[in-house]
Amino acid sequence: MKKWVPIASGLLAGFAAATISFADFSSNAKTTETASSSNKSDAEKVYVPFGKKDDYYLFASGGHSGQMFIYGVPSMRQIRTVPVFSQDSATGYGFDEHSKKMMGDYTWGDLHHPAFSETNGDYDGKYMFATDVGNSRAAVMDLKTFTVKDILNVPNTSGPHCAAFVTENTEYMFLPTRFAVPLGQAYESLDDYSTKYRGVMSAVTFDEKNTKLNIAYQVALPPWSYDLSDAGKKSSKDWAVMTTYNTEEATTNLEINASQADRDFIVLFNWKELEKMVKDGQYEDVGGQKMIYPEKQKGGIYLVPVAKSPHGVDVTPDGKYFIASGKLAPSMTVFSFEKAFKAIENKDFAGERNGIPIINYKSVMEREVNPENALGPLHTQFDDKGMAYTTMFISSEIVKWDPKTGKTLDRVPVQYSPGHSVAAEGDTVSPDGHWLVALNKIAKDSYLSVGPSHPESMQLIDISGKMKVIQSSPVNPEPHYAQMIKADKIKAINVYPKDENNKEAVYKKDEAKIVRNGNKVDVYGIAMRSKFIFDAKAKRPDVIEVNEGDEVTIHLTNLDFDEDITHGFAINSYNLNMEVQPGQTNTMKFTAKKAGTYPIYCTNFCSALHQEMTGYFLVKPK
Ligand code: CUK
Ligand code: CUA
Repeated sequence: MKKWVPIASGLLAGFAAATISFADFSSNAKTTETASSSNKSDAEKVYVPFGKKDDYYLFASGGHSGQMFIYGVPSMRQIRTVPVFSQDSATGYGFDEHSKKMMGDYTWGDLHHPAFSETNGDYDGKYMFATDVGNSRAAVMDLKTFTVKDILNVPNTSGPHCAAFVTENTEYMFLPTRFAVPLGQAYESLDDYSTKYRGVMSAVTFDEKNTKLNIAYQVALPPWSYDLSDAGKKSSKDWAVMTTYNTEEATTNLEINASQADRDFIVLFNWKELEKMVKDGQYEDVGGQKMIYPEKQKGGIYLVPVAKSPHGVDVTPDGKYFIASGKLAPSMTVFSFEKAFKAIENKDFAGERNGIPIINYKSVMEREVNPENALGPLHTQFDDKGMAYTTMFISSEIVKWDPKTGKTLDRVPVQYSPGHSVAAEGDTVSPDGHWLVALNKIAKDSYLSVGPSHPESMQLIDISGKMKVIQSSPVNPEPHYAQMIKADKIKAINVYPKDENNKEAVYKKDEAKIVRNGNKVDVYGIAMRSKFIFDAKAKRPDVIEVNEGDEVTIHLTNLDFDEDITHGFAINSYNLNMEVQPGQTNTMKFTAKKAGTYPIYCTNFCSALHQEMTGYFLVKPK
């Protein structure tokens, strides 16, 4: 067996290596230039004329912006930013009642991995899930409106990094965790790390009827870092895999101490079996969660040895193999599900760690793939022929290879240091091919300078023939992963339908009213081109007058049932703003703490008389 070659001082070496690859770039570029699959120029391939739409949506995670960036492919035009885990004054997200409640005490998030809902292993275009490493949350976005419907706080866990990834029919979204903590994040000395800390994985279900995320159960895995993961497909559909590092259980200087052992693991688990365990009552109650302890409740979870400090793990579209990327070892390892199932059946184990059986490496390993001079493999995507595309962080390139033979087929330099890449429907059972976007961590000299901190970069690669970078777009920090879906799968609505059961909505102009109840004031108002009506019967219908200290609730309905007529509602100097989209009713609650005179105005340009869409908020002093 090959000896894994550790790369000196890990990923930090990447920046030096990235520079080397830049020096190489001009010669590499020449070899890729001529052989494109079509005769169109690069500019023609990405040009989408006015009136025509892009073929794909690209949903790029916004990292520590806490947002999701939506792009069109192939034009690479940014269409929208959707706030998910962070406040956003453009849309009033985090100010209106629904989003404020979902956000709780948090005002930011770190969105790493988006995942579309799936039906039979294909994106169905209905929902988008996402995780927040920063504050341990998960969210669901409705793709009819491109708005977030629910945010789930995940207890007993810290930094659900590697997911979201969903099973073939969106039965579960699994959230493994990047940081190990004591259950409930109680205080425990780091000297007791190995006994008191855990890396908890959560199985989350989505209740479509009530648009709610729920935790079905959790698994108290050993105190390691669980990194990336993927769900099985077809014959492996009941299974999921995730990589883990720091099996050394280091508690300080992880960049050295978590890279000591030659091997880390892939955790292989059967979620159907875990589901059954929970059904049979084989769990313990931990703070209201059903917790499975693998050392007590046996079965369903196995370890597969893998080269040290692996990063991504990805399942091939046919569901037969899972591929781990080495990060610190310059190789991809292809494992066979079928062989793993056989090994489990035959108890072909090489001992155990923390009560979890370790499957014999040789019994599951299909092949180790080491493309020449390729360094820092991180993540793999697939095309319509089942070919694999792996990002090389350190050597700054995408390498195309055949999982069935391990043969390197093609490679293209990118600028620079790609984390993930995303292919069109590239992690489904039927990828589309044609397009791949590299999500590069370092832009360096790619764009006009904006000072010492540069944007990230996304590069569009035509993979229909010889791989070729044909477009490059700067992007805000920081896409980790993205999903690319055929545009016609998304059925976004233009106008919110009338909801006669909604007691907060007002659909008739003369029904706008202000209701007082002690110090509580409820405004049932209307926004329409180009005025506000808060109290239809008042001398000045566009004025809200309250007393200092009153609790004010604004229920505002946009009466314009017309495409793209959005209104805003802001109170000057009150730090409040919300949006009402066509037909939508939105609510905002606050205390009138400051006495005085405050103009109200519409923040979203809605007509030639938008400037006139104003009113007053008068607060009588005590
Ligand atoms: S991680 Cu960022 S490059 Cu969060 Cu998917 Cu690998
Ligand atoms: Cu309504 Cu601007």
